[in-house]
Amino acid sequence: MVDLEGIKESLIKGDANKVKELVEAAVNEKTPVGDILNQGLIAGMNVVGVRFKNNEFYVPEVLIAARAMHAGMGILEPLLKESGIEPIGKVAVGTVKGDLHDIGKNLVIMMLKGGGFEVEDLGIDVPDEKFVEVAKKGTQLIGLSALLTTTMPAMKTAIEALKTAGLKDGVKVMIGGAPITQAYADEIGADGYSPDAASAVDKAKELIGAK
Ligand code: B1M
Repeated sequence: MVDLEGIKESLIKGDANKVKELVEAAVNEKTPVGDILNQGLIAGMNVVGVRFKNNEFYVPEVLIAARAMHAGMGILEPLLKESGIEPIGKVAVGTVKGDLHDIGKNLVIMMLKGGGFEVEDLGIDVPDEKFVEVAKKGTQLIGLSALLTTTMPAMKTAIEALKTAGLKDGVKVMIGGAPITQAYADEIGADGYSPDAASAVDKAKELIGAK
């Protein structure tokens, strides 16, 4: 029997092997890919997000759940492409120039994927030109992460580069990272700020008008 609840619970527990096994079984039993994604993986990741927000889960638990999400997504991604299920939005996320911290960025990416977004991981130490390039490709939202006070200004120059290229009106920019505040987002003209990975999903949905 298809066990979508089992996928959800195993993901919350971070049991990657069990998630993989149950997702494979569900696929073999011809369960619609969208059901496995929404009622299994995304449902589990939503719970992880809420627990993280409420300080019931900490970074290690989220990373372990993210690894389990990866295990399930690895099986579903090719099938999703074939089945034509549309992601709720296209997002690109990177750590800004000069900054090599990526743990928070990776968490944000996993939560966004868990929330149904298609996410391009731009990596770390990302130059402004790269953000301009993805904006040209039709990305709806660019996420910038910075962990150092010395790299915060790179968020401003990334936004300025988008403006100079005439692309800022067509793309939203969300920023985050330990030293970042809403006041800083306002100061540099970012469209949104999110304090943590779980809220980043809600903010991204709000910014691109997705449900
Ligand atoms: Co660095 N480091 N580090 N470091 N490091 C900090 C950030 C620091 C606060 C430590 C300290 O001094 N207390 C300090 C910054 C001080 C400052 O700027 N005021 C610091 C420093 C100084 C440095 C170096 C300069 C050290 C040196 O070489 N002298 C150097 C800089 C390298 C560089 O980037 N150019 C450096 C290097 C490193 C390591 C490579 C060793 C390693 C990074 C490994 C990696 O990322 N792969 C590292 C680490 C691990 C840290 C600490 C210990 C942990 C950061 C972390 O991963 N936190 C950190 C101290 C600390 O925070 N306690 C520190 C966990 C992570 C889940 O949280 O990234 O905040 P965070 O992400 C959160 C939110 O901020 C938010 O969601 C996440 C989950 O909720 N969020 C977003 C993040 N991005 C978002 C984007 C969004 C939305 C939300 O939208 C797009």
